[in-house]
Amino acid sequence: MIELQDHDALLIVDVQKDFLPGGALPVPEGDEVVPVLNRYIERFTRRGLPVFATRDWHPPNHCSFRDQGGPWPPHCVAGTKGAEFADGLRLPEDTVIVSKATGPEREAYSGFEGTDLAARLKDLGIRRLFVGGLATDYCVLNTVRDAIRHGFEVFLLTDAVRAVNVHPEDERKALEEMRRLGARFITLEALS
Ligand code: VGL
Ligand code: ZN
Repeated sequence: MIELQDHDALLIVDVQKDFLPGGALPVPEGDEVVPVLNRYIERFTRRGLPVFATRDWHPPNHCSFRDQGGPWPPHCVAGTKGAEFADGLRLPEDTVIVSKATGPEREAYSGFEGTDLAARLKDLGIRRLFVGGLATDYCVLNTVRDAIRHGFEVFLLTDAVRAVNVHPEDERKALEEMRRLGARFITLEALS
């Protein structure tokens, strides 16, 4: 069992409408993370621990879009419906929201890239990060990698992540890499 402690934070990665079924860049079963994340949110808020949420927040001409030569259909354009957080996600009022990949010229799959996320976490004295969201093989992987690089102890919420799987092995490879880097895997039942 893992007991929540002072200096823990929940980090929810890119749970936005465009990444859910029916969205512009749907992650298969992406909607299934929402009720599980709500239960993690309850645990953290009840314990007085902070919740952080990253969001993909692109300009309309972002370099990752196909019409700019990138790999993806246009998605999560800043201020549009598709960029909103999932309807059912019950983010607390005081959630720290971090927008990423906001400039046209640079892709950023990590919530730490070009943002003040590390500084915001360190300001609060956070040492352990519990990470869930979308997608396992892109923004979750890159965010976990950077979190470990920044010295945070990382717990991956394996019941609250889903993969795009452009290639069928992508999810397995991402999980293997995160484990190899030192992330610990947990589910809601393991949290006391
Ligand atoms: C993501 C593809 C493109 C993600 C963002 O949030 O994992 N994936 N942009
Ligand atoms: Zn994107």
